[in-house]
Amino acid sequence: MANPQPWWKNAVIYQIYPRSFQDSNGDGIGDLAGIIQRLGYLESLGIDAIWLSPVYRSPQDDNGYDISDYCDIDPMFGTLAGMDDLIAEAKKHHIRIIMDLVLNHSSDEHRWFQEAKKSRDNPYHDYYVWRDGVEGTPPNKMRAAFGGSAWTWVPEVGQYYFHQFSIKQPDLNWDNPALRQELYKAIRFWMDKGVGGFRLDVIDQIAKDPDLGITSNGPMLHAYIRELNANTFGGTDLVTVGEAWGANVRNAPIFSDPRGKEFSMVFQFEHIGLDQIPGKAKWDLAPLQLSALKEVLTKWQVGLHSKGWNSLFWNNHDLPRIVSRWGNDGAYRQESAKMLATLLHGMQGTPYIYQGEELGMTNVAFPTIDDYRDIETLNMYRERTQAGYSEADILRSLHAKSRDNARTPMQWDATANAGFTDGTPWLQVNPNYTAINAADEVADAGSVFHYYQALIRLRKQYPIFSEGDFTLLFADHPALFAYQRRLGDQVMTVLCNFYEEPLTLPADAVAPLPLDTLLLDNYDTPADAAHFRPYEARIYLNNAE
Ligand code: TEU
Ligand code: CA
Repeated sequence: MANPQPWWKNAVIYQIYPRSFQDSNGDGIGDLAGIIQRLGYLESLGIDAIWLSPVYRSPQDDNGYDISDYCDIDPMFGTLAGMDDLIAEAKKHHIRIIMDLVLNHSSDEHRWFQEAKKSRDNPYHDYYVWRDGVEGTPPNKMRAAFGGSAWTWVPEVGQYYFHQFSIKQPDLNWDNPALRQELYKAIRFWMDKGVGGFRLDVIDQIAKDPDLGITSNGPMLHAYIRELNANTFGGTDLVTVGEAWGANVRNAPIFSDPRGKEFSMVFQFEHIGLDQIPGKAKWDLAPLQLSALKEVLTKWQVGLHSKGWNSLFWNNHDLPRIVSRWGNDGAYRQESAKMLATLLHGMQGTPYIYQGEELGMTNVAFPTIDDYRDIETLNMYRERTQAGYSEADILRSLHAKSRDNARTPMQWDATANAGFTDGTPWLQVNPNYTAINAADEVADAGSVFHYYQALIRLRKQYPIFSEGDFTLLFADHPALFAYQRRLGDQVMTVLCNFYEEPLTLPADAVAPLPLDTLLLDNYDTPADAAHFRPYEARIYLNNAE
């Protein structure tokens, strides 16, 4: 039997995108030594673990999600010894390090692929997914996530290889048992170094069947995940989170079964797709309907309670900044950032904070495509330009959804380049760093930073945050997102005005609510229980014994 309450059930995890966090040597790229310098800041925020986006050896075609050696650190970030230091130093700050495993594909510069493309009888050939064909006529019409065909021709073997992402990210063939064992060996290498867990990139896509057009949730998926678990972290206290765009509320309990045969939890993205035109690309923007957000988040809260485990996130390195996306990054930046944090951190699951989210960092609107670096963005720009979209249209989509919105350097202070680097940053800092930065927010008790700190503290103090069940309140209200959590006699009520317009609830609707103790409010002047100022959010507890 698994421990009924593993550590990660009331943990808060902080995601670091290493190349954008802190540069220590002036080359304009964040690194491991830079992270070590900032551990004190992270400890003061109160987080339990860092999820580190990939720092393995990589040609950086997709910023490290293209790995050429699973057991080495890229010189750009440091060394293996530097990684040992980070693990040891973080431990002194009571912080665990979660590594990012990219097991669906490797880099085309990985030794395995270099061998695989030499000949069909090379022992590594079958580590990848190949199909016969004739040059110029790929096996089928499947498209890669970053544009173009999912098939690339290799003349040496007279075959196409399959890649769901870029040309430089060939998909690994999980049907090959030798490949699977190699990956398990790499995972054990990091376990022996004392890491605290793993985030598994696009793990629902490993069991693909390109002939049938199947990418996620292939028939062998759960068998492979169970074998992976049994050969590596199964039975340990490591936290594991599978990234699964194909997760739904029916299969998520399989991935995150409390008996621990697969992962601790998955990242699912149902709420993340709500502001795009259904069936179209993420670039095709549509306004968020609050009713849809309520419906999706409630479905997940109720659906996983006692059957699986939720991860709670608004942001990551692929997503736009939440305060710009569903809040108000102008006049009400602080209020709306705090409201969105309240809404998320009041729920059941493990909250994730993406670097800078705790400062209310915003999207960036670079004026030209030359300022962008992300492969997905650059490919999209090329494809849409060829397809006849206007420059203005494309830039509007990028300002809203480009992955570089999340990747501008961390804003530490108001000095040059936001204190991120002494050199030239690989991606420009957001010009708003003089107004939004960690130094100012740490010094200001009313800042977004201090509010996140308070939310984390409350989660540690009251088990109802991690254990209570969930009921949506005021389901049909057009502007209020409200819910109740219950644990025994305790009732916690979370009330969030999702918009700028103040709102007042009918007195008879508020009177029966058990609003005895105000735990947290994103305004510092006293609240009138029925009235909500712009983006006002409050958490109450009843006075149970
Ligand atoms: O992302 C998974 C993924 O499907 C992304 O392509 C996602 O759809 C896209 O970013 C949305 O715009 C993971 C990583 O998080 C991402 O950074 C990698 O590029 C990708 O896998 C390939 O490894
Ligand atoms: Ca550096």
